[in-house]
Amino acid sequence: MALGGLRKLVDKISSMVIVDKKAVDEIISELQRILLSSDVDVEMVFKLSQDIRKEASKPPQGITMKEHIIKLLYDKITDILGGERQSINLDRQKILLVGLFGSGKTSTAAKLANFYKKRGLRPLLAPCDVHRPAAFEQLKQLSKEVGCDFVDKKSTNVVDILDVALKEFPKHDVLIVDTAGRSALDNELINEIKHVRDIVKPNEIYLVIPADIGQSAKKQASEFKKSLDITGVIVTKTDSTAKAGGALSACNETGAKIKFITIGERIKDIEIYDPKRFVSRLLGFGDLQSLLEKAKENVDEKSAEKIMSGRFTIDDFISQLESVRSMGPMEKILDMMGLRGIKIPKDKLADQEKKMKRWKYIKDSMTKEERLKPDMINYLRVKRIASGSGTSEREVRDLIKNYTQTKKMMKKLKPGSFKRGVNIPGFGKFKMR
Ligand SMILES: Nc1nc2c(ncn2[C@@H]2O[C@H](COP(=O)(O)OP(=O)(O)O)[C@@H](O)[C@H]2O)c(=O)[nH]1
Ligand SMILES: [Mg+2]
Repeated sequence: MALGGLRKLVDKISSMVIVDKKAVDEIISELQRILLSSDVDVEMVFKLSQDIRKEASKPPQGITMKEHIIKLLYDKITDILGGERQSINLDRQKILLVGLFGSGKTSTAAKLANFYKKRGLRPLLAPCDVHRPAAFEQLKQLSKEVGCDFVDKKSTNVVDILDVALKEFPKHDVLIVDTAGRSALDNELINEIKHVRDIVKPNEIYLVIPADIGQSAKKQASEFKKSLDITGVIVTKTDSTAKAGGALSACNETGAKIKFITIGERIKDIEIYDPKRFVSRLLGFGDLQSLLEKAKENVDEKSAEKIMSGRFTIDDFISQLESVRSMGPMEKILDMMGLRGIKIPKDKLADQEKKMKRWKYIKDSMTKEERLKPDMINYLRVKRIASGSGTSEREVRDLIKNYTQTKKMMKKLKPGSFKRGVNIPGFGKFKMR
């Protein structure tokens, strides 16, 4: 998939030492190449580039330029691919699938049946493609695979089939009606679908669109939307084409709601379309969004800034270590900082957890003055703090040593200094791989 290039781009950004204007230009032209090769509309790409360029110039306080630009990419791409996830009907319902030849209606019918079955609903598949002789057998075979009921009525008249289907529906939860396609949306097809629609009275009419038509999906989605009251779109074959970005962004542009995507030929290869999740995966971050959101909640930005500047107190130090810790795996945070490939041994992480607890006790036993000016903590004070906090003098000295080292390191820190390795307070020194 052409959008697959996004992952490389994010890796590239992560490994950049400085993200300056020149780097931003480079990032944008690479992004343009990726989106255009995925058949995203040129104007859309142009507008997105402009937006990123404009917003890149003003990163919000407290986050690094790198984070800012990755988040921008993430947000903008998510926007053109659909933004917020659409709600999915999980109630008792009747679904009508419409679309052109070969768009994936019949296989999607089976995938949907499987999807609902997995959620505890009883699906019923109805074969209403009366034009293709093989369509009946195809759906019958698929329903066996799913292990769901099938309307076993062969006829050239949809009325006969739907008659049986609606009689059987009370014993089921989800009726899924497969229909015939055409090579284009002509009046004949519209009338035929309307005929079926009036008999079935479906809760959902899903238009099935193959991703391989790229941005032509726009014309198709808007035509179907105009002639029939489609309630959503299912984009198929997103796994087997480089044009998925074009198809998804084009559908989204028409205002049609993309509900599901299919991602392969097996019956389980269907998923609720969630643009955020989709883009996270493309960017190779798994849960970038939740991580960034968590980071926003947890990181004490003020103390982070102070630490980066080398002017900080024991309070800032502990609070920063705490916030970093509560964010979860340290490695992810390092990834976010562009320090990819650093592996922290598990036992070190566990040690750190214990240490943090003890350090907090130590901090609480310090006077306010001591916390602000740790330099004043002499031998006698160490003794007092240790006994007050129920820790050892060695632990008190360890905390002060870590604090002092971090302070020194931060003062010396220049762009590029992460290249050779990094000393993570409380974790020790790590070499870049
Ligand atoms: N790789 C892949 N192939 C798919 C997907 N969905 C459908 N297909 C294939 O597309 C072809 C046409 O599908 P079909 O359901 O018969 O389309 P219909 O004419 O609209 O009923 C079949 O060979 C399917 O296996 C998908 O998500 N991924
Ligand atoms: Mg079919």
